[in-house]
Amino acid sequence: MNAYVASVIENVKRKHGSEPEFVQTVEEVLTSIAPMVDKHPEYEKVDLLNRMVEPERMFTFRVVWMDDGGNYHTNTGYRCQFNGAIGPYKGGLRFQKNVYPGIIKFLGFEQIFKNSLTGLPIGGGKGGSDFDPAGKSEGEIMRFCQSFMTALYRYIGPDIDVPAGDMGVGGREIGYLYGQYRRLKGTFENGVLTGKGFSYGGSLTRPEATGYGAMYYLQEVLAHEGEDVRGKTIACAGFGNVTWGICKKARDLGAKVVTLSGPDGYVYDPDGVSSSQEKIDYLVTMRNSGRNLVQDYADRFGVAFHPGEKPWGVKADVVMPSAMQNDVHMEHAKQIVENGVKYYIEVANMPTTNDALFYLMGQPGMIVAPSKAVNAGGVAVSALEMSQNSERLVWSAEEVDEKLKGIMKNIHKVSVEAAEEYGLGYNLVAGANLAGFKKVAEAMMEQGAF
Ligand code: 2IT
Repeated sequence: MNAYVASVIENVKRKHGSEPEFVQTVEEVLTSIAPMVDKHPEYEKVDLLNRMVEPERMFTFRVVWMDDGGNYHTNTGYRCQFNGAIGPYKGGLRFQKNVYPGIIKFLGFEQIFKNSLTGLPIGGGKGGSDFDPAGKSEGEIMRFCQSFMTALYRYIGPDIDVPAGDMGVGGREIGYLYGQYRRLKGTFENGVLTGKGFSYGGSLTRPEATGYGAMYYLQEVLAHEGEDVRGKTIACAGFGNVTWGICKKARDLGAKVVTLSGPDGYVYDPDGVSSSQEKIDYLVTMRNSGRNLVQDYADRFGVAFHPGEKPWGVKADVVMPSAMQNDVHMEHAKQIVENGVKYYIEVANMPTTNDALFYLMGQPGMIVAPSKAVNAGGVAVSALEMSQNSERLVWSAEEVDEKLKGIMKNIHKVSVEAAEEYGLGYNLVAGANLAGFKKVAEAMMEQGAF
């Protein structure tokens, strides 16, 4: 390992010991790009890597809101404007009770390289709050979002920082956030947020984009191996927006999603969640119910529910962890290998612990695709939404979908090429990191000390 890379990882470990998720992503990315640092001694001369792991700006803010009973609550809001070298900061907001700086930083760091990989001019950012949306009323959600935006609005803008959704933040929350931004600014600057409703500047296909993009990326991987997606069984996790998009596209392409998961366990549907519109629509119903229980699906459709378990023991052709970070540990990885799975396609941000990831990558015949490439279709269509907003025009769903397909194809291609350039073979993990890093590094080198 390159000595400079090793020293930066050590710095981050020392400085961020209480933020293990951030340390994890830094270790994963920097290990991948070490061969590029070997070739570019000028990076060390300007201390590029220590700059790269230090957010340009990160702040917290107080978010006070009143519940339906008239009681006051105080949450912490976060925004991390991690790297703006190639475009305005861009990245989602996560509302979840476990949110703390380590989560925001890991997501922000991943976002830098993901956004770069899309080929579009967007920098990396992330934000959110430890607000727990579970069981909150419509009014409580609205008042929380308004209070959140009241604190944040002066620090964002269409050319500054453009938030979007992530876990706990969907179209409804973006609507309330945008309404408050518009009220405070007195201008119709809808390019300040993405994931908006279509009636006020949202892009067609944005809700589906992450899941669709993941399936398009999977198609590229399968094509590389001379295989087809038709007839493949897929083990997914979660039942949120991303999994919903995967199910819709899987249905269109003739593949079958056989598992979903939640905090309560997982369901196995041998006919496929993707087998009927009713089942696919039910994912939205489950999410909107705020119950956050996947057992509801099993009860509704009479399939097996496995309480307290993860779906990684199920035999499938493709495994797509699409729920959350660190969902797949070493024990699960071993199970996946025992099951003879050939395609391990990460979808959620950092769904695999580093030991499990490196173990899977080391298995002969196993193909591992990294989340920052696979899920980049979401933010890519966000960038397309920004383009439409700035030009005051609307693209058809077909136009957006065509562009999304092209972007996913290109992400796969540049990843393959970057890995090959460093003699790493078909290594999609290293390739994505190398390709994503390269553009940001170039921009930072050309912009001087910053
Ligand atoms: O993780 C992600 O890429 C997102 N949550 C979407 C970010 C965006 O700006 O659309």
